[in-house]
Amino acid sequence: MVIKKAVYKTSVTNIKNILDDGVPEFAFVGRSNVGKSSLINALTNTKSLAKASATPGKTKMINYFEINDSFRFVDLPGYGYAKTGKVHQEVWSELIGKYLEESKSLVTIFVLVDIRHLPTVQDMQMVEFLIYNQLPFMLIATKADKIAKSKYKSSIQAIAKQLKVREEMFIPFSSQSGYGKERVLNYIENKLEDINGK
Ligand SMILES: Nc1nc2c(ncn2[C@@H]2O[C@H](COP(=O)(O)OP(=O)(O)OP(=O)(O)O)[C@@H](O)[C@H]2O)c(=O)[nH]1
Ligand SMILES: [Mg+2]
Repeated sequence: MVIKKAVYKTSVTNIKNILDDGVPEFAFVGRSNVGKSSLINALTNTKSLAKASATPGKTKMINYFEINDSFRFVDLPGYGYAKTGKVHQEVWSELIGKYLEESKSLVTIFVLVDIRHLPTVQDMQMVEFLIYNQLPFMLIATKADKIAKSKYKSSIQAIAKQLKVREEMFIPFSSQSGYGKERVLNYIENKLEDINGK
């Protein structure tokens, strides 16, 4: 699939304002700084459509991007950034949780984890939450350019074991090199075809 058009639509901070118009959505969740915004920029071939930053905790709202006039990418706030303080963290995780529970046209939730590290407790809670709520998800192992390709398999195996999910659910990805982009886009394309009954 080729992304021909990617436009920022809106940002919401209150669950009452989440979009509810039936447009299929693909959401990106994960620890602060894991690379969610960079991944959206890489997929859409843009440099700063989604604001990426070396300062963790940058994305504080639910940001919607309209893709090819037919579906959406949703950049969710990162969790687990200590410096934002406990109160903020709770508000954000409540916003993320409610979004995930209440969005009716959520096609896939991509959970991003850093390929170099074992998942955090919050990553595990996120995956448990998705399984418990029977929400459709996939995993993306980010920053793959930071390790040798020969390490991908063992790194992903270790992360998968910890999260108690199948290794096949992971796509190794690098926003820097574009590695894995094709796989993510194909996955999205197939899901959209399923919905459209092709
Ligand atoms: N080397 C490398 N760096 C990356 C990659 N993806 C993201 N980064 C860097 O990691 C940092 C955080 O990236 P973001 O995309 O802003 O992360 P985020 O998950 O959106 O962070 P929050 O909005 O704080 O939740 C930035 O400095 C990026 O340049 C990648 O694939 N490879
Ligand atoms: Mg971000």
